[in-house]
Amino acid sequence: MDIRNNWTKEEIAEIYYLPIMELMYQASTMHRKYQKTGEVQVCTLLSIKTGGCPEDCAYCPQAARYHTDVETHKLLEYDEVITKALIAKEFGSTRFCMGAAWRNVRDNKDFDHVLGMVKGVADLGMEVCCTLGMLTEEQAKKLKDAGLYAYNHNLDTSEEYYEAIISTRTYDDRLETIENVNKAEISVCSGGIIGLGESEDDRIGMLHTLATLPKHPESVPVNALVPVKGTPLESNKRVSVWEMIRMIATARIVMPKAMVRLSAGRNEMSVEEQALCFMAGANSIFAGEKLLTTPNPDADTDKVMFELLGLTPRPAYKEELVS
Ligand code: SAM
Ligand code: DTB
Ligand code: SF4
Repeated sequence: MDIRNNWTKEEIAEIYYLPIMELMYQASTMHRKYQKTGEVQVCTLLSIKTGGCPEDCAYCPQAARYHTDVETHKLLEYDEVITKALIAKEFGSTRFCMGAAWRNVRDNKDFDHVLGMVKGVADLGMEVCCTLGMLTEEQAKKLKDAGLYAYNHNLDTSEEYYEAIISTRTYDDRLETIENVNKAEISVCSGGIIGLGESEDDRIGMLHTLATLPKHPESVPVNALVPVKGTPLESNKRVSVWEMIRMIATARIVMPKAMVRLSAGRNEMSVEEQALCFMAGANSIFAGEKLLTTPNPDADTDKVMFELLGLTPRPAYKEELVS
């Protein structure tokens, strides 16, 4: 039985530490069994409210307390968001993810505007995703009613290392929001970042928490830290592609049905390196020249890569199509 929620940390560590070729082979085999090989989900991000966040996430260029070059911006207007979503759709994205630099959602006019944007993007036939910080169950239900398909809320790192990175909220706060999203029957997108200064044991610990949730997240983003000037982690060394491969492959083996997303960090990777990540089980990317505030490969560069590697974009709402 491959789909398990009772993994022990030792079992996950055993997979994680396999010789890299064996790890990739096992991940690839699992990928073939549960995913359509060669098919990659293309998602586009848009920061709908940028900077000025009260949280202290040590990696984040949008935290108000760190003095970064990010230009703060209040909530975007509806028309601008829809225009951006249409452009993303034209370039082949099937999922549009709107991010806000909020600690949590509040029941105010801004939230009503976001609900309107969710409906507008859903009406374009795209899978709509949001990442807005912490949510109550009622707020999750409102988003679901507006047409929200997925919600991104990352665990970021292990429970043990969490307080070294963020002090303004707890790991349990994170898990509670994920539960609220689940209760509202919204698809859960949750993963983390490597390169924060965590140990390999922390990386395994994070994968263990994700793989032992009552239900595996439908998508698992694996981000490489993008060190941003002005943040406490500005001088962190960039992670190597082998570390990304280990994370991606282990995530693929322990959560075979999840979409594993090769997320932040692609801008620094060659096509060859990305190809290894796809071989290791990644089947989703963020496309478009910007993530939230940092650069990402542009559409033309990715088009060349898709052609070269023989990758095809995954259709929207595929799970619903097959079930
Ligand atoms: N404020 C909301 C929250 O924290 O959930 C949503 C936006 S937040 C920017 C979304 C995610 O982006 C974070 O959880 C983190 O995993 C990722 N992220 C932020 N800054 C990053 C960086 N410099 N490098 C890699 N990933 C980053
Ligand atoms: C995720 O796991 N990565 C995305 C998305 N979910 C919201 C964000 C990456 C942000 C990288 C830094 C930036 O561009 O600000
Ligand atoms: Fe705020 Fe999210 Fe950045 Fe943390 S990761 S500082 S909560 S925008």
